[in-house]
Amino acid sequence: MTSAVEANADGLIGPTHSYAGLSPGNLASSLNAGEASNPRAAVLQGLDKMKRLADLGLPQFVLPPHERPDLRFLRSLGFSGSDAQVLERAWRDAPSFAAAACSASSMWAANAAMVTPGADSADGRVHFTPANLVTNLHRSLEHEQTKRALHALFPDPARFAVHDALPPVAHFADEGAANHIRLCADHGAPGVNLLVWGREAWEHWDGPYPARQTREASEAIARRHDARGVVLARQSRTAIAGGTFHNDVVCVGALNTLFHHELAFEDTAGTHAAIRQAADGFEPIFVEIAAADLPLADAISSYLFNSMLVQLPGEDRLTLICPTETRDNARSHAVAQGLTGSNGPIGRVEYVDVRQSMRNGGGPACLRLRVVLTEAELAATNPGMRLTDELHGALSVWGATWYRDELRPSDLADPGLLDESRGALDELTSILGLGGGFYPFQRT
Ligand code: SUG
Repeated sequence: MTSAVEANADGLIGPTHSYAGLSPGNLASSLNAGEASNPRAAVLQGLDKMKRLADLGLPQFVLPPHERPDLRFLRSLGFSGSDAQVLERAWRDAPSFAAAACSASSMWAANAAMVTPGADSADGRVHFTPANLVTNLHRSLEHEQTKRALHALFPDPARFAVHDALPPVAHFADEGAANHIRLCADHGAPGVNLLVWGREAWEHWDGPYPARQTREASEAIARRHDARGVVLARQSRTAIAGGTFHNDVVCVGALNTLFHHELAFEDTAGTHAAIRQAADGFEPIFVEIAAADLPLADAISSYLFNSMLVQLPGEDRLTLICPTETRDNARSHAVAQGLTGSNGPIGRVEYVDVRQSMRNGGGPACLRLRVVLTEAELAATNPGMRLTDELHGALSVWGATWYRDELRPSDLADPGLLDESRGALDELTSILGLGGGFYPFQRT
């Protein structure tokens, strides 16, 4: 077995971070629709969270935000003229499409892609499939630029395979790593890849909220990555109806531990049994929280499970990195305290402030894409995108310089925001050493 580490790549929050209520079934997004956001606070919170993880000893990378407003999308709908005219016409005639074109949703990097580490892929390379995110219009605009960013971060085709997104149709609705958990004895050892899906491609779906991942999408990705140790499990309908738009809202896992809410899976006993059977060289530990101790609604509003479960260097037990909202919810806080007070696998809980993202339904786990890398693979990543103290400092100054401290959904129509965003992204490409042409506006 080769030794490996789990790195995190976080989505840097973009200058158009806003509360436009674009995601039905994501209760926080609906609840905060129309509120003013603070993009400057948001980007700084995200950067501080990244630095916290880097300081704890885990390799940390930055995925650049996407160009927004997405003028190419609006032009493809027939809006024409100068950029300012396109925006003005789109906001006048099709405000919902215009709002989708402005979303900073690429920040939630857990949805960027599904990742299979080399220890689990037949050809030994790390495989990435950018998620097509077809369930929500604003998110369906992400995968092409995500692929570009993954290529920039993982440039060596001998070690990394960056695929295209699955065909962008409802049958293959895919939300990336938010519905994937890898369990293993050690990061470098073969793992169990738990793929959680919400509906089948041909199933008539009549739930109150969309099921964003199809079984067929998960199967297709496992096939193209030639992934081993795959276990498929159905997300519970109750969880989706309660606002669990991704499995990572009620479940997280690391190494031999799966930490989840009682209502996460349609068939909990069957899911546990399948994981046990697939586990090679380790005994999985299931830490299941009963709905009687933590009602689903509290789990969703406090995001206890949308935490990062990490093994810190030199520590035996796992650390759970929760949003401060978990501490603010009496029941969730009690569960978190109970974990560390027991002899179980989770020995420590830490809290991070990502409130700006949380108001759109994105906790600490949503903001990061986990990538297991061997030492040689880590050395083959793009060093310009790795978060060092210096890069954290430079990006903090950059964000404080370019980003607004208040943005209402109505401000998204301001053509000045387009210029600011492009100015910010242009400078960002120099800071990260990405060169011209990384963004569409740099190629025209
Ligand atoms: O897809 N919110 C995102 C949150 C994604 C969270 N990711 C994970 N759980 N892994 C979503 O629902 C809201 C945008 C708005 O309403 O403006 C949004 O897209």
